[in-house]
Amino acid sequence: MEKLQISLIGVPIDFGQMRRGVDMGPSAIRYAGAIERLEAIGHTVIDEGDIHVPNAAKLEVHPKLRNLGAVVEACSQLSMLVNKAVKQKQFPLILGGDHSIAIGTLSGLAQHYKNLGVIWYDAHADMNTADTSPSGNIHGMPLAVAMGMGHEKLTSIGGDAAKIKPENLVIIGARSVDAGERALIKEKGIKVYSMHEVDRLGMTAVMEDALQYLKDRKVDGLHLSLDLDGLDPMYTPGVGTPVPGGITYRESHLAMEILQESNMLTSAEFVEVNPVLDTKNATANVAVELMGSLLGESLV
Ligand code: 6HN
Ligand code: MN
Ligand code: MN
Ligand code: MN
Repeated sequence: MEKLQISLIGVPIDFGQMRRGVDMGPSAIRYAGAIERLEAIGHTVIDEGDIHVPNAAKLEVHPKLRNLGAVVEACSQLSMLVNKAVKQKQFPLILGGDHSIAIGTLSGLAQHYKNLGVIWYDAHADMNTADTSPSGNIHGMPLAVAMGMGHEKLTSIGGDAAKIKPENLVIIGARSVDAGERALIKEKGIKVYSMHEVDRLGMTAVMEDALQYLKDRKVDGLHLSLDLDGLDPMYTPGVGTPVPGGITYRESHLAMEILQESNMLTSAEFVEVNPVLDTKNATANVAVELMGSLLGESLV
């Protein structure tokens, strides 16, 4: 297995939603031993620390986009750091923070990858806009923004062009999709493996199918955006928007191992870890264990 130079970037933000504490996600994941785990595999970790997240109250507020100014500021910084890491041939590994940070990650990746593939491992589709969102929470919007839809202050981070193509996106684990998101999935023909497909086909077939689909699209990079609420809350209780009936712990390891074997992965992010809602840092521990499988830890 190729040994990587991993650029580790923490994004301590909880302004993309309403439950405080997910800003402590990067600390919780570091505390769970992320760096040691990755170094033990043989990778080099360049720890960029955490980016500075400004006080939301001092920045622009918007009636339908909660804490807009702070999210824009944090995602702009993250976009630049991710772009810099890719330029230096490092593997960006981003620790959230709520899922609004994916706006910055995908913007940074898009500076380099013109045909980026994305695997979105999540209970949700995260494709709302201000007009379709039931909550006004930006963590439910990053995929719409990356496809070029939504508030101009969000879509213009790192340039006006769309950051990903709908046909290069695969969602895995979906089970809580809003009406507006459902319409968009249909309209754009987005590939979704909901819990129905995970149950019916099994995780091996889902992942092999998803990777073949992305290969056929000739993607020039592959990003994994893993929302810990993709797993069933019995394994990852420390998330702000838990949905029962999720992916199991073993299925998730298997998914990570198949991704590793594919040799396609070029970046990853782990988001929505909220230690305040957790017991014994369980959710961050799972995040770190999955990172191990994703980045080449062997079982024997
Ligand atoms: N996440 N679809 C809901 C909303 O408010 O737009 C939930 C979004 C959850 C977002 O977990 O990253
Ligand atoms: Mn989610
Ligand atoms: Mn999400
Ligand atoms: Mn969530």
